Amino acid sequence: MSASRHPALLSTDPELASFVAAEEVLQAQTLRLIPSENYVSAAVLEASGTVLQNKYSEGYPGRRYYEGQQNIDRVEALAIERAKGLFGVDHANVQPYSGSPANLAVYLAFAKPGDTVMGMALPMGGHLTHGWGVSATGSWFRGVQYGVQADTGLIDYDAVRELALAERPKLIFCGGTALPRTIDFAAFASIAEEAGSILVADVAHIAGLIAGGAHPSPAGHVDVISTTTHKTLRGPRGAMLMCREEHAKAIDKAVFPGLQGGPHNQTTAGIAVALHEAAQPSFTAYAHAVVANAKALAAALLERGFDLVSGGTDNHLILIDLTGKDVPGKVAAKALDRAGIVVNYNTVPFDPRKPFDPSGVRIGTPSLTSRGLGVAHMPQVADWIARSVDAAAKGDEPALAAVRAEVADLMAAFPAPGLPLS
Ligand code: DSN
Repeated sequence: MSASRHPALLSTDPELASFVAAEEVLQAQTLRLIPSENYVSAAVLEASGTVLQNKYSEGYPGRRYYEGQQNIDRVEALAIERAKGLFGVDHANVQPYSGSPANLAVYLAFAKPGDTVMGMALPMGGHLTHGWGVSATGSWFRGVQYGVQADTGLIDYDAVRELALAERPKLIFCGGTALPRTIDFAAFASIAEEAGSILVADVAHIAGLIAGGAHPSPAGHVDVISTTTHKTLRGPRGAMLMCREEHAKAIDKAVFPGLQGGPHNQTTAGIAVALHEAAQPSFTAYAHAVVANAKALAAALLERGFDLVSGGTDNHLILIDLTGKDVPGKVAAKALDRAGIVVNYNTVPFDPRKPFDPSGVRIGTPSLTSRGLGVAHMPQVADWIARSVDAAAKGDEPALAAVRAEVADLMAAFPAPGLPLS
């Protein structure tokens, strides 16, 4: 593999080209288990790197503040129609730059600074932008937070209801970044209705599973669906907001001109391609394979003595609680990285440790499934994780190097989409 597949870049800026080439090698040779990452297809990569980059197009299709939109309008309209069709929604806005701006636009659409908003606490598996203190959403708004039950690791819907009725928040967010279990959108909808709140489903992690029918859809239950496009949905880095017709104007106005300037048209094109891919039968198979792999991996980890938050998974994500292993999450994550297994350290619910040095490791199966690994490979993956965590505890670097070589061997047989053969 060499930077020569980007010849212009190589000739103009060899230093930068060498970084890109090195990243291609890293992504090809490692076992990428970060649940919010994936591999986009070559078609998505190509669409995201086009001359659409060169165009300003503030506004929306047919209503722009710049001329020369003949093609840009068609690109954005196509992405919008595909999003509406795939997710079964009245309205889609494909312009948010990423998940955090998308969520901020929802605040702008429906709340005023100081209003109460409700979401899952970050250390329980929520997202910063669901009203957590260090985020703008938690300092400009009054965030109240729900969590999971200590004994089950599951959302206690009665407690959510009690909090919502006591606080009557303007917005309720469901969804998060470290939730291994199915979200009951109907339960959240009845709570939001009782509390008089706008309900937002942040499905960034599970959008691809929803599109592929491997997780229930929030459509019809919630006011707004917020999602990034680059996780299980396997698109470029971007985001979308989808909603009922009654909220369409408020959402569009909040994204532009409320929060953003010109949309990133090259990203919109990549999103359109990803949505087209996600509408194919092969993507339905992919989404179900992601979940089957995660369940198999969870079972194999449990067999090897790992504690998993909530005891397993219903989706693409597994949260390993390493408290019983006496290896902090960060130490384990860094050892796994040296072993060619890329994860992120993560808080576990009720974590006694700090977020920058927590007790957990978060893993998931979107990327390895994109490369074609199946249920039969999951015991091997669990073995590598177990050996690496064990090696981390003992400071056994040769053991990590041995795992790294085995990982690279297997990954060489499963080429990554969008990457040249290693
Ligand atoms: N970065 C996202 C994730 O990894 O889940 C959250 O912002």
